[in-house]
Order: sequence, then C-alpha cells, then structure tokens
Amino acid sequence: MKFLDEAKVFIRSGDGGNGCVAFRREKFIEFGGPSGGDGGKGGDVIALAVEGLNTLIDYRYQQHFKAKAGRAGMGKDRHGASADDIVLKVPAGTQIYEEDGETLLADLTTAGESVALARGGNGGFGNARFKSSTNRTPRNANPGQPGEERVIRLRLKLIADAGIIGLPNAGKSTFLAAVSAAKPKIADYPFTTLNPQLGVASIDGREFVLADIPGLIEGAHLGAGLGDRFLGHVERCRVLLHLVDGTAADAGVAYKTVRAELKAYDHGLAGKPEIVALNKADAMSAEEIKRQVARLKRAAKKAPLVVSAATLAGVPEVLRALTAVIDQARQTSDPLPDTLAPAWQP
Ligand SMILES: Nc1nc2c(ncn2[C@@H]2O[C@H](COP(=O)(O)OP(=O)(O)OP(=O)(O)O)[C@@H](O)[C@H]2O)c(=O)[nH]1
Ligand SMILES: [Mg+2]
Repeated sequence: MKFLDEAKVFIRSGDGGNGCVAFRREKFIEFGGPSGGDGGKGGDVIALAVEGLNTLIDYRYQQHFKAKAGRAGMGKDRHGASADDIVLKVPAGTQIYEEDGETLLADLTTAGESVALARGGNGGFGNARFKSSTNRTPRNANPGQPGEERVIRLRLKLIADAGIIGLPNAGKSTFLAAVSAAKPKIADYPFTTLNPQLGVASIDGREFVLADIPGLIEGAHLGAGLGDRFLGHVERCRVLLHLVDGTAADAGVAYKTVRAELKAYDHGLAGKPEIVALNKADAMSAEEIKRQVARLKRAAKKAPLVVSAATLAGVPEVLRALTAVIDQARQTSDPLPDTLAPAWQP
C-alpha cells in the first residue's frame, strides 16, 4: 500500500429538503386543511478514525465529498427522507485542519473516534406546521437550509510508542526489521527509507509500536535531503531511539547533527526522552567502539548503549530501555500531551 500523510479535501454537506405547501383534497371532506410535509435533512460529512489504515492514500484519488440533499416534503403529510451521511475513513492519528493548515479542527487519535465536519441543512417545515386557529390555510412553507462547504486538510501523524531517528544509513530500518515483522527496505545508500514504517516489537512478553522514519541530515529543517516533515510521525512517541552509525567518522558529531535538527523542528521533540545507541558494533574493533562511545558520551552527556542491528547483539537491552521509558510515560502522563485546540463544534 502506498503511503501518503497529507491530503487536501473539499467537503460539502447536503442541503435540507424544502417544505411543501399542500391541502387535503378528499371527497366528502370539506376544508381538509394544510397537509404539506417537511423536507428531509441533508447528509452530514463525518470523519471517522478506523483500524487497519495507516495512510491517507485514498484521498489522492478522491478529493471531493458531497453529501446528498434531503428530499422535499410532499402532500398528504409526507415528510421528505433525510440524506445519508458521508463518512471519511481516516487512520487513527489523523489531524484535521482548516484550509490554512494551521487551525486544528479535530485530532482523531483512536479508532472509533469521529467528528462532524459539515452539518447537513435542516429540512424546511411544510405548511401543515403553520396551521393555527387564526390561520387555517397557511400557504407558506420553509425552504430547506443550505449545507456547508469547506476545504479541510488531513495530516496523518502515526501513533507509535517509540520512534527511531538518526542520520541516513545509521541502520534504523535494519533495527526495525530486526525487532519486528516489518520489512522495510534496507540498503547501503542514504535515503533508502522514503516513507515512515511501523512495526511491533516485543520484549519480555510486552509489545510496543516502533516507527522508522527517513534519515535526517544537516539542514533538514531547511529542506535538505528529505526535509524534516517526517518528524511529525515521531511527535507523538513517548521515547526516541537515536541510532548512531559507529563506522562514521565521529559518532559525537553525527549525534549533534541530528539533535540540532530536532531542536530546529521543535514541537517538543528535543525534550522527549531519548535512548542513545551506537550501532554496527559488529563492524568495529573493541578499540574503535571505545573511542566512539567516548565521543558519543561527551556529546549526549550520557553513556550510549552499544548494539548491532545486524547480529542482534545488544538489541534486547535497547528494547528494555525503551519499554522502561514507555511504561514510565504511560503512568505519569496522559496518552497524548499535545497542544490541542478545544474540540470544534460546527
Ligand atoms: N555491519 C553492520 N551493518 C549494518 C548494521 N545495521 C545496518 N547496517 C547496514 O547499514 C546500511 C544502512 O542500513 P539501513 O537500515 O538502510 O539504514 P537507515 O538508517 O534506515 O538509512 P535511511 O533509510 O537511508 O535513513 C545497510 O547496508 C545495512 O546493511 C549493523 O548493525 N552492522
Ligand atoms: Mg531506512
């Protein structure tokens, strides 16, 4: 399945049906009175988070969603049918913004959550509603109310417990492949990973979701490489796994480059708990490992874990360190301490 994490969609809810003007006409019944029915309600446009989706790719093929109008009322006191709602299915983790892309309308974080984005117009009253003791032949009915239309932007921010960050070629995808059933593309050149990948890792009988994102390079926040927009997918993680390639010239410099990009991106990423691991230990001599660990320790101000995603040495320790932070975060904070606008009501 292709991956798409941003989409712009035009939505329109249905107009209400018009009320009807009619009078009862029947043999032997004089002055039958008004009998115009009400119009039906137009369809709403609703967004619903569903399970089993992790991309917005459907919205590349269809960008216009219009709900049908309610049916008009008819004589003999028949009300018009209301139109069906249109449901936009989105993956959990989808944020819905106004057209400006900045005003948050809704954040659907769990499957089953839904929000009405455009309400269908109410149907108009038929003339039967207007009868009264002083007006026994009302000849007026209300028109249906118009629907609403708007442009919205969908932005998917994957929901994972831990996110793997690092320079290209650090071995992020190799790590994800090693600890989960995910099959990300792995290769010996930068920017192998073009789209975020999710996998479920397990350790000591516990499971958590791990996200692998494209590598960051210096200047990513200015658009260098693949840019930093994929960092949105680790925004909601409880912990970051920062992988550093031990075979690089200087692990400390590599570490600092990525940290600088996290800071420039902001959104609270720089303050997230981070587990630092020196990868590719299998390809280094003990001497080299020692040197790189020292550099990394100086840069990160804490001792890194040493790991090899290729041989799995040290991998359980990394997973345990991640689960420890995840558990702690689950206990102390609510699931998504995001800066959310108050729930939007149409
Ligand atoms: N020797 C050794 N090689 C590794 C290890 N981990 C990854 N590699 C190799 O490093 C290269 C890059 O690995 P990837 O997993 O694609 O790196 P990445 O961080 O996902 O890179 P991007 O997707 O480009 O950001 C591949 O050739 C891997 O086989 C390791 O622990 N030891
Ligand atoms: Mg990769």
